Amino acid sequence: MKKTWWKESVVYQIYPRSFCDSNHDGIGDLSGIVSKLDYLKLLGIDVIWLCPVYQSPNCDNGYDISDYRRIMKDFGTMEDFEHLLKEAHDRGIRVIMDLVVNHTSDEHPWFVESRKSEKNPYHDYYIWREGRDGKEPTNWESWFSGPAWTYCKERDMYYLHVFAEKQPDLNWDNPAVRREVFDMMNWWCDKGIDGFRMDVISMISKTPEFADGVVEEGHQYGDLSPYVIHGPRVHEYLQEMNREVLSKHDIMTVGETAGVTVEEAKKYAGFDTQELNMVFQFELMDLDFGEKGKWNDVPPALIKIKEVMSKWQTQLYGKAWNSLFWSNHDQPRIVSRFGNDREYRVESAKMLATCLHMMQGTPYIYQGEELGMTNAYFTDMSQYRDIETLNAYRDFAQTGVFTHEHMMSCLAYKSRDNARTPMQWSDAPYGGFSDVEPWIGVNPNYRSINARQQTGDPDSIFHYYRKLIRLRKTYEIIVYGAYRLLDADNPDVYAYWRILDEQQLLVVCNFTEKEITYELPELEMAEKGEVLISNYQECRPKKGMSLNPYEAFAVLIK
Ligand code: TEU
Ligand code: CA
Repeated sequence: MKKTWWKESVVYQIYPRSFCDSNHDGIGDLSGIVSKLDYLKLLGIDVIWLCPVYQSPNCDNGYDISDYRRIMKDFGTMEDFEHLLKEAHDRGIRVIMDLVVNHTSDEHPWFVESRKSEKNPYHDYYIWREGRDGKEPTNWESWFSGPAWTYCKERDMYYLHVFAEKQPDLNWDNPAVRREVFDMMNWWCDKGIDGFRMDVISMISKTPEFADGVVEEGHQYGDLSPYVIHGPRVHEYLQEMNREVLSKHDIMTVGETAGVTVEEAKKYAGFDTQELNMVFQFELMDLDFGEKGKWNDVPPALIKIKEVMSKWQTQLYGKAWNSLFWSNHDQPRIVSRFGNDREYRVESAKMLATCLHMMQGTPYIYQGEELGMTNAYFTDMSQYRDIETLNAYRDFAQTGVFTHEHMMSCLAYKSRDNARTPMQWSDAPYGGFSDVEPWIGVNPNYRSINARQQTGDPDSIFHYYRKLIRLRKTYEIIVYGAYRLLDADNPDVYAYWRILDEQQLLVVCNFTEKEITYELPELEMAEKGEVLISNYQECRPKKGMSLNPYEAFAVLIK
């Protein structure tokens, strides 16, 4: 397998609004990030993925861009951005940008023009359709609830928005749109950035024929996914992007590909397809969907987690590259979701980290994950800020599909705001994130869960992540080894091999709060091995050993 820097890197995702506020307005900003680069250097990460920092009216916290070549005022200026880039590079840290080009803001000048008339030069930059008997062109539901079409009086037509009304979808079938996007990307690459994370890039090509979608239980509108995901020209467009932009720079790319299957991933991120370096898959994150889709409050069974992760580990091997993530700004906190954020918070956070970071692929750490930050557990709707959450409450609780109590429980488990509470730097007021009240509430547990405490404690989750990152840089088997699942039917323990040439790495993770007597035959081999990492002090692998609650370890056998 060809060796490249992005295969050997660990990425740290920053949600700028919630990372660090340097100018006392309660909103994180670029200078705040600069002030924390030494912390990231200490952690040992190689790449920062910066969520959108472009000019935006913020209907979806920057995922609604009104100018791709300007920095959002809340975050600073272009000089601040260039300063951040330089300071990061001086520390050997690369920076990749979020690229949001499935849609723009409705305040983007292209859309302001496009909506004026059918004769406007920008009329075809977006997806416009005639209404059907005074109603929407199709029954599609937006991913943020409500109809995916909005009527525009000036043109007497509807425009498509897969997401919020203020996020109209660009028309990628128009070559002028592609030209604009590629020019803009080259412009950022020329500034010296190191790559892109591409927002919902699996949706840029729509099917030519639009028809009504299936209306699922509890929903008022139909499912648009079959018409917008992996459309007929998506690979053609990405290959064009690769020719026009990506291949001209030494950068890394990761596509956020909602709805991606292993087969599709081999096209998006195949070693020989000339599209992207890797994709984010959501099969794992969607395991705890319920009968009515995303809004649910029950974690998935470990067997299912093992099945999905193993499928990606084995089926992409040698063909395409994996990304590895437990969390991001759209997902709840992993320790609250698949771990135990109460009596075993530290143990389970380390176990989850071990399980993921010993796998094959490029790992992503979402800010605060390295501290074991937990869900927010908001109890009142007034505490939530996220447009998806607010719309979902309107459409599920206010219409009576869910009771208020059940909806609040689903949000406490799943809302995106769980990941968006301010980063907990210290036990100072507002967790040291800001010295004024932040735009979204700080989790009160900042007094005990914070970076200052953990950087000073060698047994902390922070130092455990540090060690995992170091191991990846020391042992090639962690980056390039093959993967084999063990004990697939065990409902409590996740055990797997990594294999490279003569070496084997055995990883064992207890996903429960029970003490378990573990009989895995492979543990006999492990007796002679070297324990690389473990989340309990004493760890002597052997057959019939007892696994402590949430115990995890990795043993290298040469
Ligand atoms: O997310 C796209 C996406 O797949 C989400 O709708 C996801 O299903 C949802 O957030 C899960 O709750 C990307 C960005 O990551 C997200 O923050 C944006 O809101 C969205 O695109 C629109 O740009
Ligand atoms: Ca600020």
